[in-house]
This record gives sequence, C-alpha cells and structure tokens, in this order.
Amino acid sequence: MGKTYALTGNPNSGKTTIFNELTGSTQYVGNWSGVTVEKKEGIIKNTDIKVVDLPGIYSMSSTSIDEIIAMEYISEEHPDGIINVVSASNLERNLYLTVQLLEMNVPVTVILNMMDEVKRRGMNFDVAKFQEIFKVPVIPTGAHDRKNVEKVKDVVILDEASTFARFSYFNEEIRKAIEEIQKIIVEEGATHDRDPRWMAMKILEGNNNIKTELEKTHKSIVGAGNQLAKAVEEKYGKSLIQLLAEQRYAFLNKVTRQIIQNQETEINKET
Ligand code: GDP
Ligand code: K
Ligand code: MG
Repeated sequence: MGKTYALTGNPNSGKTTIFNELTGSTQYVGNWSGVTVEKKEGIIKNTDIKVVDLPGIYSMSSTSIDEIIAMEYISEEHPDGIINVVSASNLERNLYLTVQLLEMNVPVTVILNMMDEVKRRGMNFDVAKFQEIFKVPVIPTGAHDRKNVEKVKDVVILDEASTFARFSYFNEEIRKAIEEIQKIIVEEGATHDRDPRWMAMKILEGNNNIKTELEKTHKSIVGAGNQLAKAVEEKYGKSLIQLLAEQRYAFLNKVTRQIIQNQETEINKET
C-alpha cells in the first residue's frame, strides 16, 4: 500500500489548484461519513501516493464541521504526511493554521503558493528563513510555475514531525498547565496514538470533541483540565482559547516580519 497524505490549507490558498495539479484526472469525489461535506481523493501522478483533500479551514478550533473533520482526520486516521498549502501573499493568517498543524506533532510539508503574487507586489520573501523557523520542507510555487509541485512526492516522504519548538510561544503558566495535563494523559494511557501534549492543550482550550470522548473513559483528566484552565482564565480575565490565540499571533507577527522584510505592501493591499 502506498502512503496517504492529507492536503490542508486556508480557503483560497490554492488548495484545489494544487490538488488538481498533483492528481490530474485520478480524482474521486464522495462525502465525509455522516455529513454532506465533499470528500475528494486522488493519486499523485506517476506514484501510488493517495492525497485526501481536507476542507479549507483557518484553524483547528472545532467551531465548524469543516474544522472537526480536518482535526479528527489528522489526529485519528494518521495520514503519513500533511501537505499544507500556504498563501505566501497572506502569510500571517495562513501560518495560524500551520502552527496548529505543527502543534499536533505530525509530519508537515508546506507548499508555499501564490509566490507570483508576492513577486508582483514587490515583497521580499525569505524562503530559507521560513524553512529555518518552521523546520519543515518548503516548496515555493505560483501561477505559471507549477513544476515545483511535483517535488511533493519526494519531500513529504520524510515522514517525521518537525523539530520546530511547538508551544514555545505560550507563556510559562500555560506551558506548565499543558505539561501537568499531559502527564495525567500519559499516566492514564488516554492518548490512543495521539500526541499527549497536543491533547493536553486541547483539553485546556475546552475542545468539546476531546473532552466529550474523555468524559466517558477518563473523567479525572477533564476535571483536572477544567480546574487548571479556570485558574489561568480567572487570573487573565480571558478564555484559554483567547490567550492561546493571542500568543500564537504575537509569535506569528514577529516571524512574518522576519520572513517578509517589506511587509507594508502586504498589509496595505490586504482586504
Ligand atoms: P482553494 O479555495 O484553496 O481551493 O483555492 P483555489 O485553488 O480555488 O484558488 C483560489 C483562487 O486563487 C483561484 O482563482 C485560483 O485560480 C487562484 N490561484 C491559485 N493558485 C494561485 C497562484 O499560485 N497564484 C495566483 N495568482 N492565483 C492562484
Ligand atoms: K482569491
Ligand atoms: Mg477548494
């Protein structure tokens, strides 16, 4: 059996364009089980690698059926790799999903799309810097230049999660809370092949899917999570979801400035 890669990205990042480029005419369209959301699959041309097109999403917060489908597919079906289509011309927002994929501790390859737009706007985009920060294979591409996309079949086969310092951008209190829950998750054997640190963060965040699952079998984990989350939320007067989002964005704002030097152009032209 060949490998299976999941294709993810924000709406409008060029996911469908890349999917068509990768798979040519080998596509199969169905529905995700139980819902009427379209599920597209295909085979990467001249390989036995399957690509599953996940719904376009901005984050992994499980606030929509699309986000739930994507999160559950990645955390439970264990694809061999994630191909994350990132719009280079809307970098900071697109990276908000990328860091959350990296937080899941799964192998990620980034297709940096819309590089023609970046060039057209006169932005100076440092691809090497991007690679250095996120420690993932990066394939830059754009309209009129799709040759690079073929490289996916070689590079995603790395099969290893990035050594990117996931969670390092959260403050110490939050990291400690995550560690504490992570310890209980491991002790209780509640991971079912998912990353325990990621699960701990999701529990603190109040993720309904994971909490509902653990309520049945590992009630004490949810209890401990609620208690820790409450303490942090009361101190800051904000929800954990909000705190995590703010701290991710503070980090992404900083690194986006390192990757794109003359970023004003991006901000001015963003709609
Ligand atoms: P999806 O929503 O992520 O599936 O994105 P699509 O593949 O539908 O692309 C959204 C729009 O961007 C379409 O009009 C595409 O033709 C266009 N597009 C896709 N890739 C590129 C690219 O690299 N450069 C430019 N300029 N436009 C692109
Ligand atoms: K568009
Ligand atoms: Mg699409």
